Amino acid sequence: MQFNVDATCGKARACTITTAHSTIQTPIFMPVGTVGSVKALDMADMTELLDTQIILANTYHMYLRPGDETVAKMGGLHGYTTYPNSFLTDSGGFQAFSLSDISKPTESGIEFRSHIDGSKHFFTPEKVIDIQNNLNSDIMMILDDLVALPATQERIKTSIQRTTQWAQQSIDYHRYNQSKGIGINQNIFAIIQGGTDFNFRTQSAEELCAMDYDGFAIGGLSVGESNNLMYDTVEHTTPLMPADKPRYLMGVGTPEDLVENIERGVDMFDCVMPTRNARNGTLFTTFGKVNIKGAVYKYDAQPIDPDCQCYTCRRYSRAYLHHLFRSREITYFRLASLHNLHYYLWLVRQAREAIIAGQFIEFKKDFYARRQS
Ligand code: PRF
Ligand code: ZN
Repeated sequence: MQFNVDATCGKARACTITTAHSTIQTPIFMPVGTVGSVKALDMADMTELLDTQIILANTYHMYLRPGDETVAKMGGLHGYTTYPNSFLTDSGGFQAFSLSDISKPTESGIEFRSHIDGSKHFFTPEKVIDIQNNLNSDIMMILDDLVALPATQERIKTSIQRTTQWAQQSIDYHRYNQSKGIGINQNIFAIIQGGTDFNFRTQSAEELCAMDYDGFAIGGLSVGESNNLMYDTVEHTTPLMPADKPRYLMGVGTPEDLVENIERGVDMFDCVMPTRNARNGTLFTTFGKVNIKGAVYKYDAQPIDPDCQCYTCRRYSRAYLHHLFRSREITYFRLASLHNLHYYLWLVRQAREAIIAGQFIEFKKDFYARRQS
């Protein structure tokens, strides 16, 4: 992977990441394609209507169904899904933690039960790399041990110790695999943990950033703590991360979260929010959130956001989308998801342009000034 910092503005960065499959300009938002599909959309939507350069898929889900070996036989994620640009795959640690009825982290890995059929499985640091090798994602994430907040000091301490131990095993395993020709075009990122405790964050960042990773993520946030605590923790952590490698804040967040964390030096984001909220009737705009269910939209001939150039806004009115939502028409889900993802991708592109122009502060002021909700 090639990485270049194109411009900085304060701590905010505009970078270019080049993988074997695409060139990614940051700050970037990665749409979530959990099972190898961004819900309600198809890969032509992703490339032609949204022009995405990277999407996220989940190791946990692809392993359980259809199985990573099936995906490997069908040409990896790229061949199987036809998406030609980059994939990042999460490791499964977070999904085992959040989706499985029973998930038991131990010293050697995470035991969990499938949310599909209740069958028992065990993820180790090496196992999730084997799976991600089969998926052939461009960026693999290590198995990490995360904790629900609030947590005891003891539990957070165990989490960072385990994550460091697993990170050492993961990088050794991946570099050894590569020496044998496995995963040579794949990159691997470590995940900093430590809850909202600055000392633990420092320790985790120092231990992980000393290892030969291609990039680093901040995990364990947006799990119930306040916004300000999240922002402060990110602000504490980014200066501890190498300037010459990508920084990824996992599972974040709202449009405000993106702007605030870009300001604090984060390059990459992912979140189910734009797609999930679209399906629930919440649409993002430059002036705040629109709940398309509202009766006020029944005769509203305007597009969702008059400033939006997405496929949906170029063609359809709020009135029609309001009707489609209330009728639970399948096409609503696609049109709303297209708009919300377009908004997120537009927002990070605007941020990039502002960073390059040396006007991030003005961009942020304007972002807040335009919002009414
Ligand atoms: N670890 C992993 N995936 C994640 C997270 C994490 O901490 C988060 C936290 N917001 C989202 N997704 N592996
Ligand atoms: Zn739109």
